[in-house]
Amino acid sequence: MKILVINGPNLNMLGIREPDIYGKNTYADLCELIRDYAAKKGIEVKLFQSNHEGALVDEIQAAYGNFDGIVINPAAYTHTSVAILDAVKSVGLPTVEVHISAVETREDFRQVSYIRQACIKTITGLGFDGYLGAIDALIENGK
Ligand code: CA2
Repeated sequence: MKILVINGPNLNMLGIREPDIYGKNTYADLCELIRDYAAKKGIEVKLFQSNHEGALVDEIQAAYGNFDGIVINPAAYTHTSVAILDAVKSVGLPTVEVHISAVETREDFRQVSYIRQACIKTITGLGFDGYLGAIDALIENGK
């Protein structure tokens, strides 16, 4: 099984500011956690991060025919991007939405998620562990 893990804008800055919301670990720590977990589960994983909406759309499109599922934290684009929603719909791959923070307890503008309707599951507020839960959900979905 091959899973693509996508992170959106500013998540490369994890651990640098706002540790009360996003924790004190870095994006490199997140990548290591996911790679170790994938190895333990015997699956292949690719990690991709971009600050650019079009680059995220390109990566989702490129997953078609090459991956069995997508884990995505679109970050701020969660709340704005019809383009990312359409990209996920266009490839038709099982997709899990992840947020490090409990978005449902935060500002009103974070209550909207465009991508959610195209996802088999949404995980919020579990920190980095949410990505591991998302991988589990895709493995379970593929059985
Ligand atoms: O909780 C999440 O994972 C979010 O997707 C993170 C996004 C935010 O816009 C979403 O509403 C919820 C923000 C990522 C920004 O990451 C930072 C990293 C370091 C310092 C400040 C922000």
